[in-house]
Amino acid sequence: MDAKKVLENLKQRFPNEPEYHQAVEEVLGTIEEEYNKHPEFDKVNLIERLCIPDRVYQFRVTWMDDNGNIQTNMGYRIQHNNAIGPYKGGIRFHKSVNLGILKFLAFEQTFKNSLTTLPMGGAKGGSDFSPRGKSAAEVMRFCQAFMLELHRHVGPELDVPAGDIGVGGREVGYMFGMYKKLTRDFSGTFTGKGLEFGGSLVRPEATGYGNIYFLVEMLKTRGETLEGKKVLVSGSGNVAQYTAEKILQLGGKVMTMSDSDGYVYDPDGIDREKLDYIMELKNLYRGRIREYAEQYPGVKYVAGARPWGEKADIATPCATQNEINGDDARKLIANGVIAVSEGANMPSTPEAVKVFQEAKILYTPGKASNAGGVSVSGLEMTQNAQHLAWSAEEVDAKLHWIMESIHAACVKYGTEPDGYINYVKGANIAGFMKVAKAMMAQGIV
Ligand code: NDP
Ligand code: 2IT
Repeated sequence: MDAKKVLENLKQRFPNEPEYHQAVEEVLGTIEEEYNKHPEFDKVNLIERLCIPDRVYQFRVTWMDDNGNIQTNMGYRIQHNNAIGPYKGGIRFHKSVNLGILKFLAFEQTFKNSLTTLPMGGAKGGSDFSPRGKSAAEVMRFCQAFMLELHRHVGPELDVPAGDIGVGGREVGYMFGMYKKLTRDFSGTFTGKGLEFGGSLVRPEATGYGNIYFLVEMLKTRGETLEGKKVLVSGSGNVAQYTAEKILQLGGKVMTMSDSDGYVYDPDGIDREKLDYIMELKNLYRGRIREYAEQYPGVKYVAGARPWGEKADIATPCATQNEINGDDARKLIANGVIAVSEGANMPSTPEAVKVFQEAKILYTPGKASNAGGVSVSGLEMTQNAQHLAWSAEEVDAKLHWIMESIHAACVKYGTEPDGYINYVKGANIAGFMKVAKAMMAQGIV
């Protein structure tokens, strides 16, 4: 393949999907050489069959708000690739959601799921519905309306959704309830379910914990540990909270957290008690991070900004895509950051990635470091299939092992002649080869 030509062709056929183009460009650029060592791949145009989703569902979601007004949103499910297992991936509810963003996420998910060692294909879904400011009753009605369409396209061996931005335990519960009502089928069709109805222990913590397990593996390659390190965390949702929790458990210092309105910088560090406050603020009251600065004296709140200008040793973006640009990356490097571990999906722009790699710092793409969430989702599927529930220790040990093996795969495929580990290249090639071999074995479908 000629990566540039493949990309140009996709851009022409699918215009106005910049995030999808960005994700594809990053992968193609790093797998091209390996791909071209296998002429059998190109003979069957494997690359286009891998880049273009198997199937895309788009539908209108109609629901009634608390004032009796009828609202419409768009709903989507992208079933990207099921060569190595059932379609699997989260659902995002955010006002920015559109087809291109979900296509980028489903594409990335395919490589990420391949890296987990578990048999899961790639998918993503969501809606431009914004849960912000909505009552619980409105969220429930929306989830039910969404499932009226989606229930036809998912199932435990077909496509298994879970959470993502704007979708946590509450929303999964509402969607699962409606799925069950419509299909009369109690099965592991969602992951991230409540513990009482088939959810797995450690699933809420898994993405954040896995992110830090991966970071620790990266630090080891340079003889470093987390102990005493100052860490910039962005976001204050599921991934950010459990990323912060694990940093604290391992002796690191959490300096910042953020939401879409701004960030807080705590010179004393966000300790366990303060993190509990954030968890309650965000999960129970659905409040704003600004309130943290009002609660604790000496804390700086910066509205409309991201935390990357603050001084620290490590950064872990855990909010959303393209939240670190080239200038932010240069600031991080100038401030002496030695590692960037992505909790979010594609939080660094291509320019930022280039800056990190040129500075030869430890940098890992989300598809490797945030794979812990979907990994424990895979373990939840296994527990559901067995009609069993494993202990927290057992799930956590498996999560730890999976993150170590993803790290090992990145080292195997991403180590450059000078010894620098290019985690982007390593993750992309390792993720790609498994899917490619499965596709080859299954013929032209
Ligand atoms: P949550 O909805 O729990 O939290 C999202 C956080 O990011 C919130 O603090 C939110 O602020 C902030 N945020 C969202 N959108 C933006 C934006 N456009 N600009 C600035 N801040 C924003 O989501 P998660 O924690 O689950 O997801 C965070 C990231 O991690 C996403 O990239 C997701 O795809 C990725 N991820 C999630 C996994 C999971 O298991 N949940 C697994 C792997 C990756 P506000 O409250 O203001 O909206
Ligand atoms: O981006 C992701 O990996 C997720 N949102 C989790 C998906 C899942 O199926 O658990």
